[in-house]
Amino acid sequence: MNEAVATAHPNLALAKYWGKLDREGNFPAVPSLSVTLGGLTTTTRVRFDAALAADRLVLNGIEAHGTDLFRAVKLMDRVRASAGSELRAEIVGENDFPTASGIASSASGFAALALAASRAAGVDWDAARVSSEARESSASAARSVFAGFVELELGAPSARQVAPAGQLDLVVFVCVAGEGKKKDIGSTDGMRRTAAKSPFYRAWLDAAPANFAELRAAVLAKDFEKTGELAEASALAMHASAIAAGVVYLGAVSLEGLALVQRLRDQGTAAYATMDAGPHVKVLTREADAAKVRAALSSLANVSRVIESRPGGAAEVVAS
Ligand code: 2P0
Repeated sequence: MNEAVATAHPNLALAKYWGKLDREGNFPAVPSLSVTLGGLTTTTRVRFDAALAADRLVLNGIEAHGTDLFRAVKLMDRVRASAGSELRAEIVGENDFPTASGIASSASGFAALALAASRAAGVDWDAARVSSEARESSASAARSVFAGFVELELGAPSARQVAPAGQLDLVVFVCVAGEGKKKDIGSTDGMRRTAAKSPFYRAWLDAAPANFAELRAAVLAKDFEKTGELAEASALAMHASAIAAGVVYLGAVSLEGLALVQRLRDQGTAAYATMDAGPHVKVLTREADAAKVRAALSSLANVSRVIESRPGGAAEVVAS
């Protein structure tokens, strides 16, 4: 066996990860809790081939070089070390969701790659090991290995499931603004700059664990409104700490989205907004309000497209 195909879904952090421990291996400095985004999928094929002199990476039909290739090769080197192999591989990854749309493809990408590569190399990694290797490449990727609601604790090697996908009546709308436009500051760099320069970074590190614990409890209690309130608060606190360091991801569409969910709540519709390392707004609501919220989001001037998702499944091997 030298070939395998795996799928994984991106995830949306409800309690955000922002900041790393001062230690080798890419460990988060705060606990985070995400929902795996069903209906959006990365599919990755890994094929080891004795004829290859180097790893090759093709993402959405385009040969990757530079940082993208380098990060994939580092993960492949760990798989090879574990398998006792020297073989190089061809990696072909496809996302069925748009790039630079506010849905990070590194999370599903590294989760699918860790799973497909380990299977193709014949090493028997369990989900915790796949998650740990994915985290070393990109911490949010650790969460995409699991279904439903997933936590990655401060300093933990791997993520784990908090509750299954059916736990909460939840619809996620990803509001795409300026599709295809690349973000200005990568999240690794944004975190580094926040840690180095923000007068509020310490406050963020101090406040995040309580937000995470309350949000975790709200998910377990199936309390949608509390979950939404805490998710919006986590995003605002993360961005406040980043903005104070000049790391500004929010844009016109983010402010429009925040104002809209406030207006919807004033009218009695539970909707909450969250943003990651880009201006795109993600809105959380319940099934019964989904059509109304979707229509309201579609009417925003800066929203070009609305993508709908619900809590989804784990990364899996689909062929080997
Ligand atoms: C998250 N983000 O929890 C947070 C919220 C962005 C904002 O995880 O440096 O690509 O590769 O570990 O995982 C994006 O950061 O960062 C991210 P690295 P990653 O989803």
